[in-house]
Amino acid sequence: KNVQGNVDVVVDTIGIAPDTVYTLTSELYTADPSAHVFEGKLYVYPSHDFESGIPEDDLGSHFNMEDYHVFSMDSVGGEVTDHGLALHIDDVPWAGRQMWAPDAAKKGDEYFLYFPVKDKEDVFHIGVAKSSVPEGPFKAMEEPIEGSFSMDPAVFEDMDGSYYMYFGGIWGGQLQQWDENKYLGEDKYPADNEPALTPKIAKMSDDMTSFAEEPKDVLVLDKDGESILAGDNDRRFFEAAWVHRYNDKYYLSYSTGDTHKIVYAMGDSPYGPFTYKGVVLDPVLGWTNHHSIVEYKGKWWLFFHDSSMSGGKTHLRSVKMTELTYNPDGSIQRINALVA
Ligand code: FUB
Repeated sequence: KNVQGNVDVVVDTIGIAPDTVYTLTSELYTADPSAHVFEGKLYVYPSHDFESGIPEDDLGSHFNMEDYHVFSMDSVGGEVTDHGLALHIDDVPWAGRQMWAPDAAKKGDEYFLYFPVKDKEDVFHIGVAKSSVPEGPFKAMEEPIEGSFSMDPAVFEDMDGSYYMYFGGIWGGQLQQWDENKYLGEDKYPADNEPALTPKIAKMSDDMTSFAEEPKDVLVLDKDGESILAGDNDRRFFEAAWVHRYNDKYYLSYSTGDTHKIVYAMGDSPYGPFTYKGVVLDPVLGWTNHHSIVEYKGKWWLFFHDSSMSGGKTHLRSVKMTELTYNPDGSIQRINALVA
């Protein structure tokens, strides 16, 4: 209640249209951008969309990607370099189909590409491939990361030099087929009035190719400290977890899937718990919404994708970037980048 005793109404405002949105490339379809600053340059690790002819379904079978390209730029708005093929599914011994949203990390002189792909039994796991340069090509390990499952890996380096992988996604991402890190082989969703499924976190081992611990749940709570519920489709985790740090706070952002938003929650530890704060990015053209957030040359940037270049085809997306702004209290200014 406010000082007059009236109940305050929380108005769900629509985001502000950005002044400038940059499209990375019109040469090929790209999606799910994971952006990092390596050696003073901005590197982007996206999915590489293409038309494989597989019909659309709720499990995302039409996202039938087979390889990755890496992009880099020296300045925002400047030339973007496509470094060509970084990894192909044929060079991953355990892979079956569907190379989905990747991420990358640097440790010492080595670069690591983390990628989700279904194995030959059609179960998603997360693979790792190595290179001595950020753009690759990357050489895949023989097996997926032991204990990994589901998809959308995002690797975060904390201030103390520890690395953590966040991962998971429901529906086609198969997170609901795992319980306490064990494979169920069938869907098990919580009821609408139960806590939603959460992203997972695991600390990375020193060599960055395995988990140093069993994956744990990353709790997302409402302002009263209660778990966000499975039926709260506007706020519950769906896929595309990303973590960054700003002013001593950890920000977990993710896609709400069937409500098509990127939202965020804040916490005091990489493990959470995180408290839900609001929307980063309103729905874009196309079903999926997937992003990353990175600081480059003193400004913060939101990378995302939409389907505008393909005239709205959900599985043919294009990576874009725009500036992200914080309010003085650390909250993020909501963006609406919807174009027809
Ligand atoms: O690109 C395939 C899948 O679509 C990603 O893994 C999800 O995050 C969604 O963007």
